[in-house]
Amino acid sequence: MESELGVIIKEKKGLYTVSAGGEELFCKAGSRIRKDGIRLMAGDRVEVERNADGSGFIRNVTPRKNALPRPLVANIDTLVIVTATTSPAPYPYNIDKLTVMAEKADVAVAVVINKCDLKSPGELLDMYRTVGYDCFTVCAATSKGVEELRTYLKGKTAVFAGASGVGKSSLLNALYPGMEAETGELSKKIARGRNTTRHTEFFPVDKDTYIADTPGFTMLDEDKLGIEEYEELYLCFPEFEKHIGQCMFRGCTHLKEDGCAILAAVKCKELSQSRHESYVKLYGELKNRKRYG
Ligand SMILES: Nc1nc2c(ncn2[C@@H]2O[C@H](COP(=O)(O)OP(=O)(O)O)[C@@H](O)[C@H]2O)c(=O)[nH]1
Ligand SMILES: [Mg+2]
Ligand SMILES: [Zn+2]
Repeated sequence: MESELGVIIKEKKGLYTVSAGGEELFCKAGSRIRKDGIRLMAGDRVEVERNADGSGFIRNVTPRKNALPRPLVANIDTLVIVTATTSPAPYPYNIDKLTVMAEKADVAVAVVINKCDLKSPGELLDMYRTVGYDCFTVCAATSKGVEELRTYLKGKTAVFAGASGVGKSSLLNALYPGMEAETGELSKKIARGRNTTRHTEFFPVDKDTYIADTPGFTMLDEDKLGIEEYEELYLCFPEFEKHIGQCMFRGCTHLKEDGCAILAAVKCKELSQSRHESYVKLYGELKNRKRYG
């Protein structure tokens, strides 16, 4: 039997929807996958074989280049963090928890600032540009900036994340009209009516582009970030890197020590104070969790 390559675009209770050759196949895991105890997830690149009845089974899985812990997805090129200029007000700590999760998982980050019709993206844009992340300003309501983002996403496997109400689903509909992401009141109604822990599902835009919305996924617990040691948290703030090794004392935690090069850079505004505040807060949360968890 000949096998084909495909991508798992959805996983539900051990049943997988695989996009292969422009078609969607419903598959079960083959015996070898089950024997090896591999937990397949959306985003996995797999080898499938077709059964006579049109369903398929997954014979093999390609080693993952990365995996995000929440949502649980594999082989992500970019975590697209969506925020609004206002309504809801941006909350940098929650954005930074997502950037930390992505850094830890070795996933690139893009920051998309939506609702630019309501307020200027100003400071928020500067802050994440300075970190070095790809940044976009858009208005899902008028499709301003949407074309540029679509070009950027072409050929990528990307997951959209961000607080509820920032306009993720509206933006996805503006980007990919066929996706029919549930927006606004409708998505709230569905969230109330159904189980809110819905599974992440990729929308195959074309044969190399897979995009997922993350409904019912807003806040991220500190213990879902994949960080094992709070002492290594600074590694997940890429803009800190060039200052590391220049603190006065070895073992500097970069929280409040005298002679800390990170704090000096924050003081002269070379580094963002808001980002450092997120570092301090997250460090504290992770340390507490370790002590009492
Ligand atoms: N003014 C304005 N409103 C927007 C924009 N994008 C989305 N919205 C509105 O914001 C609300 C939440 O949008 P939705 O896409 O459901 O957000 P999600 O929860 O992040 O998926 C809806 O009422 C949208 O109509 C925008 O660019 N400008
Ligand atoms: Mg939504
Ligand atoms: Zn330091």
